[in-house]
This record gives sequence, C-alpha cells and structure tokens, in this order.
Amino acid sequence: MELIVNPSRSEWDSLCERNIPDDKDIERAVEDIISTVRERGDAALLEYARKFDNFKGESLSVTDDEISQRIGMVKEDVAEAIRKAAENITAFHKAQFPAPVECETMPGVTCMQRAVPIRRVGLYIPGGRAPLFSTVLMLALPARIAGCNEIVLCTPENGEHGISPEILFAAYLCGVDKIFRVGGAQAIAAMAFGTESIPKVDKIFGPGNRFVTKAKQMVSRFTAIDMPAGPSEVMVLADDTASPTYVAADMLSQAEHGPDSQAIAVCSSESIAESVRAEVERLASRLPRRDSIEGSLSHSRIITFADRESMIDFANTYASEHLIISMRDPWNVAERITAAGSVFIGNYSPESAGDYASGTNHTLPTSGWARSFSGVNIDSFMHKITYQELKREGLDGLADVITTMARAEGLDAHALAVEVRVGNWELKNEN
Ligand code: HSO
Ligand code: ZN
Repeated sequence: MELIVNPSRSEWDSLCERNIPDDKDIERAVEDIISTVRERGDAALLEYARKFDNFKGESLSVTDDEISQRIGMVKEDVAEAIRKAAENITAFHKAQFPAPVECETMPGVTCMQRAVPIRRVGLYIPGGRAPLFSTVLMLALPARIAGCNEIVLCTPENGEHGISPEILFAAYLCGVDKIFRVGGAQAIAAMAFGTESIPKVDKIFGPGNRFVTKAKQMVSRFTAIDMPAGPSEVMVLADDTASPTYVAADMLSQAEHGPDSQAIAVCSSESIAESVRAEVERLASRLPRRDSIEGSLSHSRIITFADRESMIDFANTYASEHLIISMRDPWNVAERITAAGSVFIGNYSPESAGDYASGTNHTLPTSGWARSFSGVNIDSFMHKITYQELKREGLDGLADVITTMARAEGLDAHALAVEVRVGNWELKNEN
C-alpha cells in the first residue's frame, strides 16, 4: 500500500481517480443479452439460467413452497440478527417519510407537494459464493415503507445450492411480492422491459458486477435506476485520537469486498500513517479472502496532511461512498463535509455498523458520485407530485402577471386561458 506524504494540490485529482476499467467488450455482451431478452423473454432467461447458473429446473419464479422450505435452513441466530437489523432499518427509514407541503403563495392561490410511492420496483440481489443478503433489507424495507404496490426481486440460482436461504428469508420478512431466479444483465433487461412472467418495473435498484452495472446504465433510457454504480470504497480520516487498529480493520473490511474496492486513510502525521500501515499488514494476514484483500490493497493508499483543513478539503474532493471520521471533535469535521455517501462519526462507528444494522442504508453512491447523488433512502422509492388550486379570487389577483409574461413570450393562447376565465376577453374582442 502506497504512502503519500503531503501531496500538493496539483496531485489531488490523480489521487482521487477511481479505478474504472474500459468496458467495450462488456458493453457488446450486455447489448446482446438485452436484445435477446427483449425478443425471446422467459425462454431466453431460462437458457441463461441453465448456462450461467447451473439451473436444472423449469420455473423462473420461486414458489411459496420453495420459500418456506428453504427459510427453515436459516440458522436461528442469523434469523434473529436479520430481524433486529430490519427493526433498526425500518425505524430510521420510517422517520425519513417526507412531510406534505402546503403553501398559500397569494390569497386564493394554494400550492401543494405530496410524495407518492413508485408503483412497481425491481430489486437485484447478486448471488455468488457469499451472497450479501443484507442488501435485501436495505432495498425492500424502504420500498415497503414508501408504500410501493409491487416489489419484484431477481437473484441468480447458485448451482446445486439453489438460492441463498438468507436472501429468501430476508425477502419474506420484508414482504417482497415476487421472486425470480434470474441473475446478471438478463435480470436487469427482464425487469426493464418485462417478460411473460417478470413484470416491467418503474425503477430498478441494487448492486452487481460490471455486467449488471452496464445493463442498468443501458436500460436507464427506458426505466429509472437507483444511481450510477462503481466499486465500493471507504475513506478514514485519522488524527492522533484514532486507533490505528480500528482504522486498519475498517480499511480491510472494505478491501474484502473485492479486488477493485478502494480504502484510503488520510492521516494527520507520518507516524500515525506508519502505524496504520503496520496494522493493516498484521491484521490482513489473519483474514481469508486473500485475493480480494491483496487486489484492493494494491490500489489503496495512506495519505498524510499537515493540517486539518487539508484533510477535510481532500475528503470533499474524493467524495467517498463511506467516510469515517476518527478525529478530535468529529462533529466539527462532519459539519464541513459536503460530499460523501454516508459519514461514520468517532471511534465506535465502524462502517460495518451501517453495512448491516444501525439503521442507515448501505446502497450508496461510489466513484465520486457522492458529490451529487444521495444514497438509497425513502425518497428513492417515491416521487413527488405538485398540486395547485386557484380560487376565482386567486386567479383575479394573478391574471395580469400571467398574461403579461405570456404575451412577452409570444404565447397568446396562454394569456387566453386566463382571460376567458377572468371574464374580460369576450368584451375586449367584441369591440
Ligand atoms: N459495504 C457494502 C455493503 C455491504 N457490506 C453488504 C457488507 N454487506 C457497500 O456499501
Ligand atoms: Zn461492506
């Protein structure tokens, strides 16, 4: 892991660059998958499931019997942990429910804004060796709380092991309506365009590999998606109040997500940086998932700055998905953060808490998108409609403003729509 001491401003941009490989081949493959699914629907999905996921059965849809049978395989301590996490995530997301807005802008002119749920949402949950079932909670619970009519979930079959019982348990607990054993770019295409069995949804959520990410980007001309996605990342800001062991453990928890994850420690001195590096090496040797950790650490960094201001500026320039503040007076730093997906304050707020169970959402903007995007929250599952009601008195009061602006824009019919109502149009035109 590289250690960079006091980089000059001119080096910041390159230090904030993300490792996003060129993906022309992936783009071509995904284009082909999307058009095949659009043309051949379920038949194509079944072929893909047999070819890529080693699926042997006939039905894409996961039946209630299969769900109840597999849910029984979840260990009780895991089930209990999932229930507790669900409770906290529910509490925090319920608290986010947007309040209706009503405002009388002038006498007789009332404007309103109300949030309404998106009717149909599609959630994608990757499969693989160790499926991250916690993401089911992070997507399905806010969808339910928002009041979405239908929640569809796609996840790939995992060969002879079937679909992860924990994914099914979490989906059942959250009230997911329909589950399909469909994975990869083909799942995104199916939810974007609909097939005989999979409904077309209004918005697609969830993480995935480069194929899934590319597919989401390509279908976003036809349906909404949660946010642009890239490899996961963490930045830890550490001064002399930080524990190098905690900082190292947080960096490693990010690194184990995959070889393209990035962990950055920003330290207030070289001696802290050296201690963090030593702790990363010591703890890494005890962990499994060597490929992910080694790959990720090879493009992770420890950077030092001589002053607190530069640490904060650098954090805002990088715009990390996760930002941990292990510094003196951490709230003072947090209040000056303008770009981050989710901020973890002080020495006892590891990223893992937010990844699983404190209540915040772990679906967050990566690759610098945290400069302008929010993580998934209750609003992600709603859209806002404005309403207005003008009484006769209200339109009388506003008529001149509207007609003057309309005529100045050369739009006489706009003025007409007001004048026929306020009653002077016929009179004016008869003379
Ligand atoms: N850190 C991941 C979420 C996750 N971690 C799931 C563990 N399970 C992306 O924010
Ligand atoms: Zn994680």
